[in-house]
Amino acid sequence: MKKTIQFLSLSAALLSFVACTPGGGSSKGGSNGSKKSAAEKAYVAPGELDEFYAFVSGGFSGQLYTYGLPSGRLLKVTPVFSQDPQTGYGYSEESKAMFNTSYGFVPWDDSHHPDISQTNGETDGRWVFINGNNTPRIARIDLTDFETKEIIEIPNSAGNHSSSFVTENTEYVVAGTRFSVPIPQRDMPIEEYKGNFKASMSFISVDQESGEMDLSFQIRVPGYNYDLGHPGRDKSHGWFFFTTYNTEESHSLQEVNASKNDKDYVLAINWKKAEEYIKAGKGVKEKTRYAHNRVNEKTHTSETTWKEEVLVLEAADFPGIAYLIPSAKSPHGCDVDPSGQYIVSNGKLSANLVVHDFNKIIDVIDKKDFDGEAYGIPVLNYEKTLAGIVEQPGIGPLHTEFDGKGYAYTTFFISSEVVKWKVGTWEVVDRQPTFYSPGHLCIPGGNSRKPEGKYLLAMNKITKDRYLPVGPELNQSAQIFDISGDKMELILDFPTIGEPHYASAISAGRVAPNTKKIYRLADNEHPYVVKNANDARVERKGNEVHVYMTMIRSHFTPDNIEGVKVGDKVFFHITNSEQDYDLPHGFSIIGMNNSELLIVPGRTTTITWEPKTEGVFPFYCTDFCSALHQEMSGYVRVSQPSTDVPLRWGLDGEWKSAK
Ligand code: RUQ
Ligand code: CUA
Repeated sequence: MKKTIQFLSLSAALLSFVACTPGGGSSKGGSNGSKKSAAEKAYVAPGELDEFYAFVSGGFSGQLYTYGLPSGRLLKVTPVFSQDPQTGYGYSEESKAMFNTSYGFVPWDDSHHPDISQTNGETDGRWVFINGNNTPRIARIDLTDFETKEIIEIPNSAGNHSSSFVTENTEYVVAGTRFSVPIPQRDMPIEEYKGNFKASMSFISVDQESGEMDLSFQIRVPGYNYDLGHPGRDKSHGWFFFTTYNTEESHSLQEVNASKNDKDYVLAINWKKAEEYIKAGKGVKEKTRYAHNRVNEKTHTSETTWKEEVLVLEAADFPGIAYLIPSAKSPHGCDVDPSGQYIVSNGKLSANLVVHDFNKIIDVIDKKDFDGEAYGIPVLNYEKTLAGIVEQPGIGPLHTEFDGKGYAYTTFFISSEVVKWKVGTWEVVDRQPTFYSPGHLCIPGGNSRKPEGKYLLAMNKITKDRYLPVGPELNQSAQIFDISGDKMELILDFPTIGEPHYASAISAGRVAPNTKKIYRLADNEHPYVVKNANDARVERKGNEVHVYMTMIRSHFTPDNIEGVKVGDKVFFHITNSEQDYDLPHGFSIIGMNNSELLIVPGRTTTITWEPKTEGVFPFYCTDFCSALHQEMSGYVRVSQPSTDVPLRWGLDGEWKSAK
């Protein structure tokens, strides 16, 4: 107990130390020969476009935010794991199935690591994958329209943290569990954790045409905690590396009990070898249950498929698929350099950064020169796999990325800085303070074969004095460094939404040309679509009233509806008939218990409304769409069930009614 308190007060002391360092925001002239000031480097003039897209996770907001680099402009909020009243995501009938899980309807998650799809080890701008940490899930966002198209639940996992990282041809999205649990879940004493709880590493295959995910197999490994992971690339392609902590397998007061071992492990998985076993018919199909939610592109409607089994390979039973490499104490990030040779394990409780050499790992494996085993998995020798050590670079290393020019950049949470060091010589060449306590950092393509190492985005957990005070809860903060010169230069500081947990970034040219401007109305196969306003209508089915409505500048068809009764459930199925870029319309009616809808051109979306009292209730367009936006409105008349007001609808005095 005493030790913990010492460690905590040390951290607190260091934190308050960095937090008191004045200014620092105006670091002077990078030595890259450029005469531009920091402000000019981050300045993107009005009407000009950013060089990079940065996909920043929202952490506990559950969403994905797209920012432009270097301007720091927020370009888009893509709702992923959380309901979004701005668009109706998670409230509309079409999108509700996205939140189905074996735990029921879960409209929130903790999104941590967005990763961009890759081809030949380079980011390709097709999809972004992101993990839901709390109720284990992986989502796929399509970068043609920046919408979430798919969410797959991960069974036998708990705290889906070492996720969602893609292999170099997007063969798999890989998801590691943070917590170990009884598998299958069952009622047992917590104290019997050690030796009984297990962990699963999930390999989710990706269809190269559609992007659709499928849980291909799981590898069952010892009951440690698995923190982060990254794929091998180039020479180490076919491997995947995860950091472990709590190799002590403690179940309580982990800050002490999971920090006892001087070394934890890097778990190296040879997934190509696992594929060979599977091809040979090995592995066990285990019963389980999980949801796979997909958007049907023709109807823009999500559907859930329930899956009942998963193929499992017990790592200890299949030689050659898993190895444990002793590494820096309680490592957090696990990062692989662009050549695939070096694996950096960021030991957050270690004084040094430890780098392992893939060639040496293979050499030791080939010679079967093992230092014993743990739960049947060979343990390699620390010294024999060591590439080098970055000596005392800072305190509390968390994550490392690469610039493609031979340098690595590591964040230090406690000493609150980014440190640049040279891959191969392991010498520190530069350090810059961040404000304050960075977690992840992102260099566009910084976890690929070909980083685009011009900017570095540091994502900070503590903001304190960086912005005008707004009460006890402060937005977290991101900072952009220009890393094109020898020295890093801080050029911009901007607040973020939720926790800017991690980001992945890509040059704009790999995404922008492929983005959609509209959905073609002709291709809309939604069952409630109205392609011609003359077909707009209202139908009653028992106490359900279905409104088939269209919207175009600047009216709804119909805009008058009568004959709705208290106790009815009204479904507004609304089609945006526009076929012009950037012309959404909104819809909302008084007393809605869900959200508005924001409907983009060519789409049909449904929202329900259950009127509680009689009266005449206005609805209106919520998106300022035209000069006559304020005129874009209508009325629904609601009567008591005992009345005989007929169901009819109209526009401009022309009424229609059901035959
Ligand atoms: S982990 S701040 Cu959730 Cu990405 Cu290191
Ligand atoms: Cu349509 Cu405002």
